[in-house]
Amino acid sequence: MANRYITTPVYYVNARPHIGHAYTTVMADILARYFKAKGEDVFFLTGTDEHGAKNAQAAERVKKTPKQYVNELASEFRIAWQGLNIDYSQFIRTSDPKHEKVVVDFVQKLKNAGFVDKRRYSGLYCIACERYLTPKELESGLCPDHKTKPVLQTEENYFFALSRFQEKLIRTIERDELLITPATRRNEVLGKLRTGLEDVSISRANVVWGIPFPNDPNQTIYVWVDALINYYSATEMYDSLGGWAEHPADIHLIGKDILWFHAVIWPAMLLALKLPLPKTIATHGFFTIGGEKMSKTRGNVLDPLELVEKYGVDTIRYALVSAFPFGTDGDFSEEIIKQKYESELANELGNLLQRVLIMMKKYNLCSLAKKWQGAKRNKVSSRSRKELLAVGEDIEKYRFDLALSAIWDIVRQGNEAIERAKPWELAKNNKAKLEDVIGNEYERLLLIARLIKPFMPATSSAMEEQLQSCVPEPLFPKIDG
Ligand code: ME8
Repeated sequence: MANRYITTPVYYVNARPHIGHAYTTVMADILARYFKAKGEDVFFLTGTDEHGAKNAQAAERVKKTPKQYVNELASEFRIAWQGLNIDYSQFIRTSDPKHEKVVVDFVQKLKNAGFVDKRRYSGLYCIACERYLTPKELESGLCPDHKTKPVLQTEENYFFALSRFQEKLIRTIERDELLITPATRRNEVLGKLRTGLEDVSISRANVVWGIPFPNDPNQTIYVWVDALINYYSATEMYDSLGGWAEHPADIHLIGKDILWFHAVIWPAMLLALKLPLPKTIATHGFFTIGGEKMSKTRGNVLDPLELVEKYGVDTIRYALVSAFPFGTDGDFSEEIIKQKYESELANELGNLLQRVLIMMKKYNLCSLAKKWQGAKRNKVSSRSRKELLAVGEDIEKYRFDLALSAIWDIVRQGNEAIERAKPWELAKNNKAKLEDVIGNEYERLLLIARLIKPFMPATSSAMEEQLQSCVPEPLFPKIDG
């Protein structure tokens, strides 16, 4: 039974996966691989959010039925995650009838518990956000995120009594029983919660592409309610997860755009059914591309698979998480990838491995590889243990960029140590010292391979193989163009 349950958002399938989706999913994969390497039984859930007006409109644009369209797009996400070496446990789709059934039961239980009633409502709806915006949120009459004009909708909807959870949510978040990280995001949520909480509509009268509302076929369940429940329905659908009541999600990894849904609406739905809350909501920042918001109209949407094709999967994984700190916004571009490829990856890491292996061959030290490896396999030196712990702590606190820069300090120290020791001179007159120096570097490379494993699994394996075989092959070969 899994003892650590990690999730990404279920992504809308209104367009192909882009580098923003890749960012979250790669970080979730790093966490999952890290905890697995520590011996934990990890369940890593990702998937797609397939109902609602936004997806239905996208299907209409390409003249397909919603079902046909979402099937195709869900495959695109799967293919992208395969290309990025994402080792998820399950890929959940909200159009899966098993999930749909759980959603209906969940909403029925909310009704039975007395938290749902029908009201007439008029509000401004942003389809790109899939939510009503309050007049306060608008900027010059437009959605602040999408710069589009929301549509006035007047309908009779079912409402969830969100306002009844204001006090309880404030207390739970203040005590970190529901841990929202980083702290700036936690404070943001607390601040907004203290200004008041309004009930939310949880059904739609005019959206056909959705799950029918229990006992009212004229309404469908609001796409966000449907989507949030995926985290719970997975625990009903997949045997290796215990039930939510015994083991709720440990980490919901999300972008800052969907924090309110995860930190307020989702926990309130769970509280209403007396279910336990997720432990942590880890919220990362957004990146811009070349200083601008990524958007189709600007033509600056980076396609993760094209980048993988050109630079290799681990380059993209590395570049994504090392570009800027987890909680902040930052810039990303192909230029950044190129620069990291040439300097940190090829000139620093690749170079260290090559030169050590080439010297081992040249000075006939390959026969010592087994001894150096055996020694390390039996006992990790105290320095290595310290580094492993420090990098592990960074990963557990979502400081992926710091973890990588700590690893790269070790890489740089390796290149510097070689410059200082000048093995090519030792080879002439001090064979014992030569063995010592190269043995140290060999040990360092084994440690680096181990440290980068969750971030760059393929590179880590390639390093380990080369260190075994003593046959150097460039890890990051020159790229044309
Ligand atoms: O919101 N920078 O799906 P979505 C970083 N279906 N991350 C980004 C990003 C960017 N520029 N753009 C997107 C939805 N993301 C709902 C979620 S969950 C129950 C339902 C990432 O396809 C980030 O993780 O719009 C963000 O939260 C998510 O994609 C939004 O994906």
